[in-house]
Amino acid sequence: MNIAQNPNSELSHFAVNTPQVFEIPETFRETARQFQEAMMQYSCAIREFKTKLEVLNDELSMRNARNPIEMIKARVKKPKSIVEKLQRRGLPLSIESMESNLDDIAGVRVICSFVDDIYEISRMLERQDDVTIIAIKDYIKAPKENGYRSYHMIVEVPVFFSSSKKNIRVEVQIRTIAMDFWASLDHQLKYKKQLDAQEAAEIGAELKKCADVIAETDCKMLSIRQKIEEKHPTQEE
Ligand code: 0O2
Repeated sequence: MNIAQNPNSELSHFAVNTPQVFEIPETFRETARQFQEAMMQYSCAIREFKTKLEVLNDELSMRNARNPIEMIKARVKKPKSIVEKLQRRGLPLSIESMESNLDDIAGVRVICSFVDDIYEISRMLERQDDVTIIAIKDYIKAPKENGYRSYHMIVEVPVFFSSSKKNIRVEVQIRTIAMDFWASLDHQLKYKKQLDAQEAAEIGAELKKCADVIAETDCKMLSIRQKIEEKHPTQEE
């Protein structure tokens, strides 16, 4: 049965091939309302978390006379991607299942200047007592086979609403500008479905080489910065 026709699945209405519905049943309205509320909560968690990062960036830039964070990007996962991910994993299509099984509905990407900034920011986040660390994956120390590098954290942050507090999960990806540059091209490649297996393998191998060059460059840039800092330490203002 097409998921969109399964009356037992709450999120079936958000499925990719939603048939045209002429009468909107009450259960659909209620599910849609709950879904919208959940999405609002995820977007509030993103806002809270971005504020934490901005505070850290302001403090560090005052202390070190440079910004460790170049950019913060954030997104709430699209309904279509949520449904696809639950389906892929064979999980129930419900708001409850989405909230308990998916950690990346709220996603924040932190683009740092240098590799050591990534670890400094992550340590600072770990020390905040209202941030619960659920999981960490260090794809910088252990890059993926295709060359992907980034520091991933799943965190939980409390968000205060009018009459309740909710701990909400956020996926945080921390990476350098160079790592982000590579990842965006790799991501584009994934959606080029017309590539045949051989082309994909060739491009994958080229991308892997680029990832290694990029990692080496990141490493050299850090050592150049450290040399400059040794010779010209930052003066406290
Ligand atoms: P999108 O569109 O960016 O959200 P899971 O997150 O549960 O699916 P996994 O493999 O445990 O599974 O998560 P992992 O390894 O922490 O990776 C999750 C996210 O990291 C991905 O989300 C990507 O954003 C990014 N990522 C991981 N590997 C790669 C990679 O090889 N290339 C690129 N460009 N990004 C990667 P999504 O949901 O896949 O995509």
